[in-house]
Amino acid sequence: KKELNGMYVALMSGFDDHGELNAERQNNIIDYAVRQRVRGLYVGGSSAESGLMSTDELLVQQAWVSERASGKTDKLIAHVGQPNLADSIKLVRQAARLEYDALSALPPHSYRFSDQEILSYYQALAKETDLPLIVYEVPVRTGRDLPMELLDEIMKLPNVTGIKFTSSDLFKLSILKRRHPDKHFYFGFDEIYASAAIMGTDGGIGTTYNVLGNLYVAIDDAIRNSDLVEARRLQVLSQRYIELLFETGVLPGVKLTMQAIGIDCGPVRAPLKLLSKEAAQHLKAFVALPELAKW
Ligand code: NAY
Repeated sequence: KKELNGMYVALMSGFDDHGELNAERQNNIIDYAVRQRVRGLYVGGSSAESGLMSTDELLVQQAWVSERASGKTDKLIAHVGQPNLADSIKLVRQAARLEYDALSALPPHSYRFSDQEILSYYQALAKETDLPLIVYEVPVRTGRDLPMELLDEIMKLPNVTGIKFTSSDLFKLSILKRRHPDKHFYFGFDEIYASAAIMGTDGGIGTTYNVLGNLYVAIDDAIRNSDLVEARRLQVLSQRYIELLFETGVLPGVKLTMQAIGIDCGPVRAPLKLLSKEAAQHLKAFVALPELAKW
């Protein structure tokens, strides 16, 4: 089994000034991400604004990223969770053809699906491919927790190799880990990565890694080396950033940060929008702080 541990940038999307997917801007985002000391890229997830993109656009983006980043980063994970199963399968098949290293999928959430429907969805994806598949717990996005019994069933599917856990319920994370010791656990709330890492994560996947990938790698290293003082210091720096992002909106704020450090990434796609011009000024001032220069 390929080693998939580590920290992954949840790659953002590059749009032109009218909101169309744009290859040059996508490449700018990729090029910056692969220069971080991360394990790889997580492509087409929430951070990519995938909920606002068509399946055809996601297919195009999947191909662009594989072309640009292969050989420059170690691993590529394709997020394939679309509202309908047929579209998800298109993304799975292309990712396999493009030799992505693993797949991940949000549970279906555009309706109030039953546990059985959610399980069947993952079964259908798992049947499509031999690639490792990462299930996704993210109540802030889907509006519901997946019950432990359902997660147990999904994690038992043969090629489900792990979970991307984006919830602050670290007790649940710990119990899951005990029940499924052979699986990979990726944590998805950047602002409390260190706390999850103490409970034993195999890595993280995050939006703010697009600009601060090296900082999260350093937090992860510090926890692994039992240097809690250093881990806390670095996590607090990340928290100061994310506190400001909550005022601008996370995705608009990260794109603003990229622009501030010279990455031409373009705008967010409507209806996302910058929440406050004033917060944007605070963010720009923060980015210029000496503590951040190293990162
Ligand atoms: C994705 O699919 O791209 C991710 O989930 C990345 C993880 C992010 N979580 C969500 C819900 O988008 O990085 C986090 C998040 O943006 C960050 O912790 C700020 O809350």
